[in-house]
Amino acid sequence: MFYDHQQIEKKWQKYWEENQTYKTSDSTDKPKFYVLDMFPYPSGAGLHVGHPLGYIASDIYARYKRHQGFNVLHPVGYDSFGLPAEQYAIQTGQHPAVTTEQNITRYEEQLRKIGFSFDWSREVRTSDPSYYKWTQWIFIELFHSWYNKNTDKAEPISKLIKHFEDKGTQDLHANQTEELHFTAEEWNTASEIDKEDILLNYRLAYRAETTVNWCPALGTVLANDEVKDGKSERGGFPVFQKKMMQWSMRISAYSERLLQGLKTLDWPQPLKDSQEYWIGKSQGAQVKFEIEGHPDETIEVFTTRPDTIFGATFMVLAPENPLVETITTPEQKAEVDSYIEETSKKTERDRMADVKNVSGAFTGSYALNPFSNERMPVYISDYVLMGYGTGAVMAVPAHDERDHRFAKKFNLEIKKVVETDEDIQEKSFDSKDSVCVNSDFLNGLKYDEAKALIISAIEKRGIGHGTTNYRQRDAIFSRQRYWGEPVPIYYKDGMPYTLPTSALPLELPEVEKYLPTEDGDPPLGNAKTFAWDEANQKVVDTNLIDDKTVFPLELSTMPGWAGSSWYFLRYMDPHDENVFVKKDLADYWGQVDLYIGGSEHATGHLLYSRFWNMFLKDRGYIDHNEPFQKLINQGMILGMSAFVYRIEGTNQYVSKNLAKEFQTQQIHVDVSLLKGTSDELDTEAFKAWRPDYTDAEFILEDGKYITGREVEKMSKSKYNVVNPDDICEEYGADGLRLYEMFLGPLEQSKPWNTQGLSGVYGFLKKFWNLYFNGEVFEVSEEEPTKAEYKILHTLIKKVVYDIENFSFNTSVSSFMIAVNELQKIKCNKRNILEPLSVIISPYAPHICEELWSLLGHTASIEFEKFPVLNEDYLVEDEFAYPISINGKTKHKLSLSAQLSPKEVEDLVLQDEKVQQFLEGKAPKKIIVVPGRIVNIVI
Ligand code: ANZ
Repeated sequence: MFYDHQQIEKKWQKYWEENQTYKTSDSTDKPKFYVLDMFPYPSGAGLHVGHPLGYIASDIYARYKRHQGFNVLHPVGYDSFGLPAEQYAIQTGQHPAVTTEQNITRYEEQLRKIGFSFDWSREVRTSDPSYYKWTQWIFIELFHSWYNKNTDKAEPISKLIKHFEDKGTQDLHANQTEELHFTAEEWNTASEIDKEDILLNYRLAYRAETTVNWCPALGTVLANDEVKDGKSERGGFPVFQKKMMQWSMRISAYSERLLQGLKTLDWPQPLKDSQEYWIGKSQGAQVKFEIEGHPDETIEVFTTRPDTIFGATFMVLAPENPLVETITTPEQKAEVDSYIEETSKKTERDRMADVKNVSGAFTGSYALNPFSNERMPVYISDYVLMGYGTGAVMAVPAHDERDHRFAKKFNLEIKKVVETDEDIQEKSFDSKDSVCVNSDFLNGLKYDEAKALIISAIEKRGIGHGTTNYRQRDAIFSRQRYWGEPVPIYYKDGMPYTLPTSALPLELPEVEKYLPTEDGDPPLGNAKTFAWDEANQKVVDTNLIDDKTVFPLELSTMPGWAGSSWYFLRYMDPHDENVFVKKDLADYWGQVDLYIGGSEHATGHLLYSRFWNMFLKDRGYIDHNEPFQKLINQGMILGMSAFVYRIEGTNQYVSKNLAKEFQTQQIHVDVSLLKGTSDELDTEAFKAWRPDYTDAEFILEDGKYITGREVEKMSKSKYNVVNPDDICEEYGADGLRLYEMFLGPLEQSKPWNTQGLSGVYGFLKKFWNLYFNGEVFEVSEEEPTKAEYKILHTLIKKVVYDIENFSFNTSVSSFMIAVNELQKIKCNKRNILEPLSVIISPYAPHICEELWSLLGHTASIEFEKFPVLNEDYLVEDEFAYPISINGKTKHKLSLSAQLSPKEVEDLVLQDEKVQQFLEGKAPKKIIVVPGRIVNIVI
């Protein structure tokens, strides 16, 4: 029977939609299971076959869990604010909302074609005002919260105010920007503005002066990874380090909890490692050093190796350290100033990455080593970062590589300290050229002991204390861009105030152009109606701003990560207008049980959403500390790029194997210009591809133009993308789904190779035909044989194991083996073929639904119980053959009853015991009576 995948797939996609098969109920007795994909950014290019890889895997798992009786939440949505739509708007004037809408429509069409079991009714879009209303609400909650270290959680700011009113800062342990000290009296008599200013020091969403990568040409701040070698990645414009007032999120308050929480998660180790590294906990001490000639100042350093203080021979300050101005001597000023100017062009990342080129300048001042009493020259260098620790280090060149390089370059003293701990000695840096110093009271101690002892000595002298530092910084939360969530803040007397939540959503205003204003304000500065009327509680005409009753609104928008930091919660209750998620639904759905997505989100999205989730838990809105219990990173699908070879300076293209003879340039060509699945270029199609190639001439080999092929990341810019729509058309969504899984282990990257598709398609046809006799659907009601059951139960065992271990590729090969075996023995029994269709349905749902309905069922196959393994069928029918040698039974050997006499004979002769009896002699005769006895004559 002809397997008409197109007709079948259309039919079932329509059925699922009409019957709302995958709509998830919130009230059932079934246990819940939450399977989530990292939602896509809907780009203009549409999906390529790399995108659905993770979605297919999660869809299989979701379907499998439904078969197992779980109430499965498997939603989809769009991360729909972002730069590409905005760039397109700048170029074309097209409103980003319009392009976003078009792109979403296209994505949805493509996703629906692949037959995902998403509950489409729960779709969310981060750019939709009904969604970002709640992103803004969370921002307001963060603004009105602080982190109490005594209770180790976020609390309402009203509690902090109460504390100030009663005790000032006494007994306060809070996460803060700057350490403040004041009395209750001082607080109570302070002006409102001063109070607000103080509170910003504690709020979890706060405004502060932050060093940012400022790109004047683009009129915006850039993220570190948007800057390459001091230039903007896009456009190559110069980027400067600039201090700007920015909104930030106090994620640093959660560093320890984010670190500890990792232990409870079932995540890939490399992912945990990168979060751990990012958080960067280090334990050490903060120590103050006196400065000669500056009795009122000290240099405070953070060190993880206080035990090496005897070997500290100079100090290095970050060029931005405020002390630099005070302590630089007039003679050194010019040199120091020019060095500061030079470093301001480098991003922090460049500074950290550049370990080879040490540079710096001498301030002319000296500090005193409190333990060795030696004079230590004070330098500045860009390897010391202002934002970490205290922005100053005691340099121990014998034990720290960067310090060592610096010492070599500036000809400074290198002193080694005696270390007993082997671990540390191994790490100890090259010190051939160093003097050894002994610190009597540290000698002979283990590393930990030495560290503890020196810290207590430091504390006793009152020059410092033990401390823990985290590398993770607070996250900048504002962008000078249009296509993002407006920040629900207005300014009165220079202080930020939140809008009342009743005014949310604060909608993104219309603007005439999407670029910064002439005054350098962000694009929202172009809006005509974007001011806050405090008395009437509404957004009004910008011209009405009088700073008395009508105030300016915040003009920057939220970063890309705002909306994605809580979307998993919104899916639980997507249409609620009164709350971001009802508590009982948040309790019912709880954590995401399985989250699948790309490893590029290791430290961004996955840290931010853990942080927001912890915050919402602290404030009592949800119950779980961690949002994503199990996480899998799918690998990348790589594309097979194709290249032509242009003879330099001409419009002549030479076929691959002749290219060596010429000076050529290798140029990407679109893989759709190849003939079929071969490497041969369709030269006419190539000429028609782009105007530059219209007059192309070709040097062929054997009458053909053969392209070069290379495996690269699949990407539109490399012209190697494969559109899943084309595959669905030709091989069906079921073919695409099976094939994507068949390509290899989910977590690995693997090249896309269209040639394998026909094999998978052949399997589907074979599977289909098991249920047909010629053109007629025909299954027999006869009881299957043991051998047939064995094939089925071997498959059940394998597939259950595979799915539970996320080994989807191996399941597909088991399907192929089982179907081949059943076909060989011409099995068409209902008791085999019914369960078979259920087992295969998570992978290939359309064909299985069709077969299920042909089998006479009227409900969807989706909720059918997954077949249960019966181990009895797997037990081999064995027979214990008596082995008789020269007429005497000497031994028994268990062998499968299905073996042929020749197979029995071979196995008997290979048996160790039998070989002992034979004592190396060749038997004269062997008689096998199948299922009875083996007689050997020697
Ligand atoms: C003396 C010393 C001796 C150090 C030694 C290391 C090894 P982690 O582990 O990343 O926390 N440091 C401190 N503040 C710095 C800053 N703002 N910029 C650059 N480097 C800074 O690193 C802590 C170590 O990095 C500190 O311990 C300090 O150097 C340096 F054998 O102090 B150490």
